[in-house]
Amino acid sequence: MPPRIVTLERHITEQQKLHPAASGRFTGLLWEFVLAVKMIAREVRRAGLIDILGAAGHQNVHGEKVQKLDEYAQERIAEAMLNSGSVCAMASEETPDMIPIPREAGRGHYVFLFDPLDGSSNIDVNISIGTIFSIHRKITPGEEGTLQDCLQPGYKQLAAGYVLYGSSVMLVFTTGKGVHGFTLDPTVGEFLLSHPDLRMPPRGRIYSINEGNTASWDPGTAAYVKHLKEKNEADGRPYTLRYVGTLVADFHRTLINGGIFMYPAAPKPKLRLLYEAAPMAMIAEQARGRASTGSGRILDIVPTELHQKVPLIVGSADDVADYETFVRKARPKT
Ligand code: AHM
Ligand code: MG
Repeated sequence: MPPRIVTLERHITEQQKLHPAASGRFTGLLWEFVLAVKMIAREVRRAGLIDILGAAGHQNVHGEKVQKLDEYAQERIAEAMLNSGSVCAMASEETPDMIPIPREAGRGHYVFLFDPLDGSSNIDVNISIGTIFSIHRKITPGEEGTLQDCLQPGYKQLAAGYVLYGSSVMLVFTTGKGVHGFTLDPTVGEFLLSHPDLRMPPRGRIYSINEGNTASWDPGTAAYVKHLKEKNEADGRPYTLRYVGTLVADFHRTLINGGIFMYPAAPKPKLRLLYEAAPMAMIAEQARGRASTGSGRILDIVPTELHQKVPLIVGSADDVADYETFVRKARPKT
């Protein structure tokens, strides 16, 4: 028998049966998000044509206003969430404060946090970019979402996922029952289940870090990377280095092939807890991997501000545990 084709729609309907408490509103929110993603994917594919179709802020040959891709992604996703009528609070990496939800839009009990276009410096050079999202349930009373609703630790996430605009467009997400990956079939415009129940290998042989920062790493990170270059726990050979500079792409490779991605504390943390580290940490743990600051679980961090940055060490469980051991050993004895 040929393999059964499972659309995202069918998968979600089947998953809903596993969560008897799940409401159709969550599914509705996901549909709106997926529509926004398809529109962003279309624009990503045309990004290289921007010079001949019209520069950002100007009109293209069709007389349409051309927007920068990250602004376009931000607007499409925010609009989609408003259309869902299921969101009480929204915040994005692109805006300093929470995104207002007008009363007329209707308010539900979901909190939506997102990075609309991750790896945006890679757009101009035609390298993979992504979108990341995280969903929490409202915890404060009243209809309006508050900052407190956004500042919840990662272990309370209801769902998390990302979209990779790569050689194909993929949506990978979890609602706390494993991690599933869908690939967009451009001929029918549907996401089809291509990677059911993704599991990170317990150990990999690829490491991913910005080596340009070597001179300012903390001693634990420096010792660990030196170790990886000397011998590999798996087969005695050195680990291979791969670094795209788009978290979504580096994470996706780590999820599929195993290994470790590091954006350590020194010289300074860069990745945002709410829009990048916490959602990736939920996906990693759901896929049996591990996500750490180097000394503690990412999902346990209680955020104190919307744009808080944290170190992120994520990947195969054994590799991340090794990193933590190196950091612990390098710490000065008190
Ligand atoms: P962005 O969301 O503004 O694009 O920045 C985050 C990106 C991540 O995707 C990536 O892992 C990291 O920045 C790369 O940073 P660096 O260039 O310092 O290595
Ligand atoms: Mg980002």
